[in-house]
Amino acid sequence: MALMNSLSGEIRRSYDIAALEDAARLMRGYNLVALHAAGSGHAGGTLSIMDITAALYLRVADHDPENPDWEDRDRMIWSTGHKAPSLYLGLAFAGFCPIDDVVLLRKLGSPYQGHPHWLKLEGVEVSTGSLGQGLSIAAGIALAGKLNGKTYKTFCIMGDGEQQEGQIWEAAMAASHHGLDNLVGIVDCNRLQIDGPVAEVMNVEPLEQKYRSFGWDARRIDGHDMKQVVEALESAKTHHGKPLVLLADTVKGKGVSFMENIAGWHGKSPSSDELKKGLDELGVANRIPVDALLEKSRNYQGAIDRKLHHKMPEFNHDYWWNRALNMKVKMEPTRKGFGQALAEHGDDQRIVCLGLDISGSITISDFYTSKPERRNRWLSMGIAEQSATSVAAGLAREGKLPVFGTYATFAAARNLDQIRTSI
Ligand SMILES: Cc1ncc(C[n+]2csc(CCOP(=O)(O)OP(=O)(O)O)c2C)c(N)n1
Repeated sequence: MALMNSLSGEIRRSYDIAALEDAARLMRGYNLVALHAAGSGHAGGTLSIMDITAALYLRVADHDPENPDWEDRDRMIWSTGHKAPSLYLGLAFAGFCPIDDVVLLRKLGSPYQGHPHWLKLEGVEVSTGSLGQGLSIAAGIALAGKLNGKTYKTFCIMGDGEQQEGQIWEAAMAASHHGLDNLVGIVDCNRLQIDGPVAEVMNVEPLEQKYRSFGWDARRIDGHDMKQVVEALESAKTHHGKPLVLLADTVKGKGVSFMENIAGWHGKSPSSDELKKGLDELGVANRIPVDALLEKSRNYQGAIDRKLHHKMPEFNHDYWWNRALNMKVKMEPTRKGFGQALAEHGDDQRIVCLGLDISGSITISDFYTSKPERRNRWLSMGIAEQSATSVAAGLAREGKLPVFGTYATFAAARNLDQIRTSI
C-alpha cells in the first residue's frame, strides 16, 4: 500500500521504481537548495538516505497526509535527527506540507528546524537529535502497537556511526526480548562519521552478526538500488518472528560528485557555485524554482530580522562590546583556546585525550595535529559519551589526566550519572 486515504482505503498516489528514482533525485536537489539557504546543515547524510526516504514515504509506508495522526499509520522514527531535511522532504513530497516551505530550514520559528521537532510539523513522530535514542523510542511504539492489537510497523532510521551509542544495544536487546517483529531498523551504512571513517573512529562491524546475536533478523542491501530498497522495505512490512534490521550500503553525499565519500561534507552546506554544480549534476537544475525558493528564504529571514530589531532596546550611544575602536580585540571562539592549551601543554605524559567524533569542531584534536608523537595518547571513543566518561574515570584512577570533550549537551546531561557516581 502506501500513501492512502485513511477513511476510504483508496491509494492517493502510487509510485513505480522509475518515479521513485526521479522523486529521490528531485528531493536531493531541494535538499541542496534548503541547505544553501540555511547556510548550515548536513549535506552528506541527507544525500545518502534519500533513496530510502523516497521509497519509504512515497511507496512503502501506509500513511495519509490528510490524517497525519491516523492511528493505523506506519511510524517512521528518525533516530539520526541531523538528517531532518530528508525527513521534511519525504513528508513534503508525500503531501504533508508544501515542498517549497522546506527552504525555511533552520530559520527561527519555522517548523523545519535543524533537528526534527514533533510539535512543529505534522508527520514528525518524535523530536530527535541526540544520537542513539531513536531505537528505544521505536521499541516503545512497537510495544504499544502489540498491546493495542495494531498491525502497523515502526521503522527506525539510524546512522552507522550512531551504532556506537550503547543505548542502541539496550534497545536491540529489549526488542528481541519482547518479540517486536513489528519493528524494522534501517541503518544508513555510509561508512563515514564526523572524525573520519567509522572503521577508524570506532569500528561497529560486523553489524549483521551483532544484530543477529541480539536476536534480530538482519539483511544487507544496496541503499541506492531503488528496486532492491523497495523490495526489502516491502518484505519488511510482512516480516514476522523477530525484529528486522536492514543494513543499507550507501555513499555519503550520494549524487553530487564532489561531496561523495568526503567526511568534510558531513556538516556543511553548499555555496552558490557548489549549489549550481550540484543541481546540474543531479540533472534537476531546470525543475526546481531555485531563485524563487531563495527569495522566499530571504524574505522570511528579513521579516525575522525586522521583528528582532524592533525588540532590541535603542541606546543613544553604541555600547556594544568590541565596536568602539579604542577597545577592539581579536575575536576567537573560546573552544579554540581549549585546543591551543592542549597543543601547548600536551607534552605532560599523563595527559590523554578522549575523542567523541566531534574533535575538529571543538579543537580537541589540536592536541596531536602538529605533534604526531602524541598520537598514542589520543583515544578515539566514538559516539559513546557515557562509556567514555567512565573510561576517563578509569584512566584517572590510574594516574592519567584525561581530557574529554564534546558539545555540552552530550557531556553534561547525557552522562550526568557517570559524572555523579565516579567522577
Ligand atoms: C549523542 C550525540 N553525540 C554527538 C552528536 C553529534 N553528531 C551529530 S552527527 C554525528 C555523526 C553521526 O555519524 P553517523 O551516524 O554515521 O551519521 P552520518 O554519517 O550518516 O551522517 C555526531 C557525532 C549527536 N548528535 N548526538
